[in-house]
Amino acid sequence: MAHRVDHEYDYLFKIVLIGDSGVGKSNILSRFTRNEFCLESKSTIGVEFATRTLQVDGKTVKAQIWDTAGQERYRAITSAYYRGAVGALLVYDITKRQTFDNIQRWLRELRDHADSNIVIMMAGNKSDLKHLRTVQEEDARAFAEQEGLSFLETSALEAVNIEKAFQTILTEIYQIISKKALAAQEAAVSMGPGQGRAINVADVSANPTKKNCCST
Ligand SMILES: Nc1nc2c(ncn2[C@@H]2O[C@H](COP(=O)(O)OP(=O)(O)OP(=O)(O)O)[C@@H](O)[C@H]2O)c(=O)[nH]1
Ligand SMILES: [Mg+2]
Repeated sequence: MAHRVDHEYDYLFKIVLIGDSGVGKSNILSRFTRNEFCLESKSTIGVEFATRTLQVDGKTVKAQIWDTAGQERYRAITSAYYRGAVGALLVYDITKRQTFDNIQRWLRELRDHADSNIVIMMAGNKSDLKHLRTVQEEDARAFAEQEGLSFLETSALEAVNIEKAFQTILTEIYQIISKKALAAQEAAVSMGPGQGRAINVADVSANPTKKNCCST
């Protein structure tokens, strides 16, 4: 029923998972949305997505998380993947240096295809494999700071920081849009009655009285 659906959530945020093949994107998604992990998961082909609804700053937020192949040859058309995304989880594998070195490439792809205001978190996954570590946590943190990204080490296997990674991204997105909505309201009030005009609160269309759909 349309009415019921209307009250299911306050906001819908599209988040994309990116990073090299094998870093654990699909398992991060399955851990977060179904609390499942698979040791022998196959490489993703094309695009998949899953959703989970949760509370963010007292609002009901539906996170729609998109997952695609890290391997170039299996990837779906890039611009469609990024369209409408308000958050990105950029994943590397702490045991594979190359996947960390490639983060620059993924950032470039985000810059080329995603909205410039997209909220980005970098995740060093497989933190359970400490004995095989090739990327030091401090190095990754310094890089993240320099690039203006949030950062966490995660383990989809042990369910460490998966919840926190998404909560952090969603909270950051929510705070940005509520600030924009507030600024728009203040601008409308300061103009006084009869002088109203449409104010574009940009990409994430925050209107506290309406449902907000950030995906297309
Ligand atoms: N030890 C450990 N293994 C993990 C973790 N996350 C994923 N893996 C394993 O890493 C392998 C690749 O995981 P996927 O989730 O399929 O990787 P992906 O990034 O989706 O790969 P593509 O779909 O090819 O881009 C699988 O064997 C997983 O079981 C983790 O946190 N710890
Ligand atoms: Mg995958």
